[in-house]
Amino acid sequence: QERYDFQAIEPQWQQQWQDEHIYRVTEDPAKPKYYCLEMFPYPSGNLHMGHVRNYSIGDVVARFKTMQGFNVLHPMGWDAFGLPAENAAIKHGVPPADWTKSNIANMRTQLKTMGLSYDWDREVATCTPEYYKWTQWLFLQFYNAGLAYKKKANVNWCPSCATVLANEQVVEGACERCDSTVEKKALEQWFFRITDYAQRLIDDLEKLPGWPDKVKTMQENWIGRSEGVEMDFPLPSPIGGFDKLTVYTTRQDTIYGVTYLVLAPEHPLVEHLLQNNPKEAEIRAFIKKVLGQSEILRTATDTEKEGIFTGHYCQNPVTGEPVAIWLANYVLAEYGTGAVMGVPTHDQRDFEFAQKYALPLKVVIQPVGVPDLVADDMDHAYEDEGVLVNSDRFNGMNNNDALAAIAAYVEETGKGVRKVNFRLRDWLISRQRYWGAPIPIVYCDKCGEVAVPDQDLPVILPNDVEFKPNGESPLKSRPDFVHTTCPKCGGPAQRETDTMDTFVCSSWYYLRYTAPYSDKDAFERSAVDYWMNVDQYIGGVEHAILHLLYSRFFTKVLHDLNLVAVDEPFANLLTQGMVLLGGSKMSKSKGNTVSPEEIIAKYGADTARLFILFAAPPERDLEWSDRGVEGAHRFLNRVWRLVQAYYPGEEASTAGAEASTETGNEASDGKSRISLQQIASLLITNPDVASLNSDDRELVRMAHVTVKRVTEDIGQRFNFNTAVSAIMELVNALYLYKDKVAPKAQNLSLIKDALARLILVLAPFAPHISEELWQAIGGSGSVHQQSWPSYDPAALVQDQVPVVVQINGKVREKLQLPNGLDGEALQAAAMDNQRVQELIQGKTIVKVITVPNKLVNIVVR
Ligand code: ANZ
Ligand code: ZN
Repeated sequence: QERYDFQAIEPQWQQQWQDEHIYRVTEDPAKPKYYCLEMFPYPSGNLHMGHVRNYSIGDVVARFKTMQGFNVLHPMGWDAFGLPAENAAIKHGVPPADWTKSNIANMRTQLKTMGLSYDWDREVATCTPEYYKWTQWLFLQFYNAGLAYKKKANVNWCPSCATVLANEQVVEGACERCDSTVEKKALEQWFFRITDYAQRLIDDLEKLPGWPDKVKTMQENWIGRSEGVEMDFPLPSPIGGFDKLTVYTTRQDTIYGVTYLVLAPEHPLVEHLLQNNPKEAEIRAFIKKVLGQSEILRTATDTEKEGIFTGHYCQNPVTGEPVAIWLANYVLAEYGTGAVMGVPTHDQRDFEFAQKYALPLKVVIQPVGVPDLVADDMDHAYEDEGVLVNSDRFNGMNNNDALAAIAAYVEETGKGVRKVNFRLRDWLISRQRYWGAPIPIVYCDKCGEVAVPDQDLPVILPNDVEFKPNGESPLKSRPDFVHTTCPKCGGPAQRETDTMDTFVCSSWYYLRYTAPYSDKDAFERSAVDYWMNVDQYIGGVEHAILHLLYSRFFTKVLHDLNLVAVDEPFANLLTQGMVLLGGSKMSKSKGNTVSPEEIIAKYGADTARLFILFAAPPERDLEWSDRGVEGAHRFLNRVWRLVQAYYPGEEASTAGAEASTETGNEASDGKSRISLQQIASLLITNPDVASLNSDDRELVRMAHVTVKRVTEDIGQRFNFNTAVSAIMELVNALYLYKDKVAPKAQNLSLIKDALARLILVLAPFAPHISEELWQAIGGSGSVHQQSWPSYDPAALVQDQVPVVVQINGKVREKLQLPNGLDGEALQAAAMDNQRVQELIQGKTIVKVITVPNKLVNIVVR
């Protein structure tokens, strides 16, 4: 074929690879395994460039590792439950299942046009009963282990939409859809006890050297471990059964500086403080207002701090002084004890609050080496180190030392206890939504909460439901779903109608891929132990916290339940950068997208992949460039023409068809399979470089250097961009040779070798053209089943090296000299040069300095 006809080549090879199952893998104990995984997509309907980037990166890794001899698991599937399907149903009346299925079909077709090396036999979709049966089963494992429980929780409630909102749907305290003020409503909700694992989730980050530090830091901050003290502030006389207020502080060194105390408006004492309170109405109005604010808003540093005095006092436990009890928006009910001691001099938030409400200031830490703080002159809090003052027996102590000393003192005197706290909350998994995995619990009048027995799983999601925005699960609209019999007593019972957060489904899909057909287990023990953990996980940094944290939690629980051997799911993590257009992230809402379908139609998948991999290192953001795409396309054409020049008229595609069946390794299913080919005669194993002329030697060197660079760039650093430029340099070198050396003098076996190496290292990046050209040069089997080429260190040695000649430190001449000359030979070569001779004529040589392979400096007088 004369022309690089990607439109013919690409679909043809995709079909052939599929027909021959070249990407199918089984657990093969004889081979080292490698599990390469990209985050599975939500089936929104269309592939976007972010997907293309994510999967192109994964595909290079998977193909490279396969060629290196690993048994590579590289699966793909669908994160298929979730709200958009339900919204589409409400808007257009399409059943969520139909909408999702047709989106999956569309995206699968699009993915297949990219020529990715997925084992499609392992495809999973979380919305199928075969999958969510096991999501439900796993829920029950958690439930039986005491890790799933139900409790009343405050959720965001929009009174006008009459629905529960996720935190992300609350914008500045208002409903994202209708802008009405969001309220808090106490509803019974299901939780996973992830807080039990908080410490291990922090500690085990150490086991993940292959994760980006920034992701580990984000997880650590999210879990938010802190060490402090729970300190009791006595109430002068008991109120509603309370005789003290307990605060949580990490700054017990400031206990002598407390000038007020703040309760979260939800604190259980508040109701009692309102009894016979002249300000009751005013305080209730304040509470109502705060309850309408989201947690995010309440804790944001730039949110106005608002509070109200309750009229009550408690006592400072160490000084006995009276301390006014306030309520404020910035104290959260669900952290620590829901009560905070206010130290305005040493905490900026408290300082702002105290300024606003004219509360007293008391300095208890003085900085060293600068003038003393004077409370009345302070314009912000002093939060740094210093020496304690106004602190009784602790005066003069460094405040960091005082942390330990005061903690010990309050413990000894029974005024408090040391306490470790975590920001992490238990994971709220119930959704009053239809398109999710039903929670497998029934409620019996007699037996109460009863788990659905394993043999009754899955609890099938019924098809026809009514969508009414009343905040209740649409499943409630199906009486035949709701009413059931109790598995324990056979009496009447009702099903739980909440479904699970889709993050539950995506917390274990990587385990399912190891044995996706199994209808006896969520995953087969032998398969999961063979494949896990994931050697390389690749996805967007937007999942740095939730998905990755939940998956780590799941793996740890399953490890503890002795269901999997590993206790971390992902050994290495690569978070790819965004795809930008005009400097901002490509997105539908901004209208700055480029459609992968159009690009692939116009230039082919190989061009799209090559451009994306070449344009930036994977972690960095990538700026889309039409010229860059064209450049990648031109490069592939150049490769094509080069091979055609030496292999004219080969009928590549038909050759491929023969090549594919010749090795008849019969698989158990009777279909022929290609076994990994040894690199055939195309490659010269030990090039005898010494016997070659310099052009030939340089050609061999470039071929071997390229293999070395690509191997290291992919294998050690994921620098796909520099790997591609190495390949480009090899192509340039081949053209140079072709144009420079007379046709008769060209060494064809060396050219063949170089072309074969070129095609082999290009294969992970541009799989279709590489396959086509591999067939054209007479390679046997699929290029994707070849061994990765090695390089010969002896061939890397540069024949000639550039050496600079200086006279008195000034560059006067550049010489091409044989590699590795010693000082004496270098000096001789320099002196031999005519221009050098002219320049030093009549002068005295004082000394000559030489640096091998680099420089000769002649000092003259
Ligand atoms: C007194 C104090 C003085 C504080 C000072 C800080 C600086 P981390 O590290 O995140 O655990 N706090 C405690 N419970 C709170 C709640 N429910 N809502 C809002 N804030 C709360 O933070 C612990 C610190 O956060 C605690 O230490 C407490 O304020 C505040 F100069 O106590 B500190
Ligand atoms: Zn019962």
